[in-house]
Amino acid sequence: MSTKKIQPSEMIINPDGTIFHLHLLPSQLTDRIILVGDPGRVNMVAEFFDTKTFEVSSREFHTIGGTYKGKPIMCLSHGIGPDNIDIVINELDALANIDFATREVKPEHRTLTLVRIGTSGALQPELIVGTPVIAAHAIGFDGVLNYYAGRNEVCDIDYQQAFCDYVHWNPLWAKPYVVPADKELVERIGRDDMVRGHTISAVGFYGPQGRELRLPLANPDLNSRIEKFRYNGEPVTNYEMESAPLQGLSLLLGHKAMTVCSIIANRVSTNATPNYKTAIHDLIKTVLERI
Ligand code: R1P
Repeated sequence: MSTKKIQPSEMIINPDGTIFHLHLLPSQLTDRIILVGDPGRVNMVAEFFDTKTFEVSSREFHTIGGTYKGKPIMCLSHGIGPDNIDIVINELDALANIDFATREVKPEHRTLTLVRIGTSGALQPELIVGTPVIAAHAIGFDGVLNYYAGRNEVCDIDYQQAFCDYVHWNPLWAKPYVVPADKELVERIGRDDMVRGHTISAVGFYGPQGRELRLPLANPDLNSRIEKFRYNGEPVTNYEMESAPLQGLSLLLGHKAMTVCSIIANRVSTNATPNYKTAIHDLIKTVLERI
């Protein structure tokens, strides 16, 4: 990492000393962070905290900090989509590793532990609604990581190539990238009660995940080809929208990250439940115990 000064246009600090979008102060940052998509779900997580020390809301970014069983923790919402993850991870890293007074990278690296708890659509018929699936491998359809120089060093290039060949990847789309979750976190949080999956981060909810309402799809057979694809004998398990940029950017920046999603719809059997709150509630409790 360079020790040059990061200019005001490149890292915007608000007049109150907080980082531009998240509106958090460096002093508020905790080492362990739960990430959720929905700003409302932050309250659900914080209900488990034994103390709440601060609450900040700005656009889709809602943060509550406090303690869980005596240890500092915070929960932050990132909204919907991979583009938001670029903002969230870069700004969390800036709070941890850039000195806001000098605008230089701090000499000592601070590692954050980031666990995203989300919802997801399954791509294999046996994954029933309510199953927690870890993005042990996250497959980014979003292209965010392609803008960073170290991309190839943290990606599984063989997997990416095999995937593109098998599913007849459309050259108009961003090149996919495959990034792992942090292995130690997966062992500690996943144990045997969560599926180790291969999770796609899509760049949208409808066409980019093969949903056809009124607009016909450019490649209508994509999901059936994805369903049949195997890498080292393992299938692609589910679609969501944030795990790949989260895990990819965390790898590049030296943080530990993973994603676990509760299945709320099965795209093969076409089952779905809008009543997924109990499963999410239980998953939050499990992750808080193990993070
Ligand atoms: C789409 O409905 C949203 O739900 C999923 C997707 O990743 C996307 O953010 O996750 P969350 O429930 O965490 O938001």
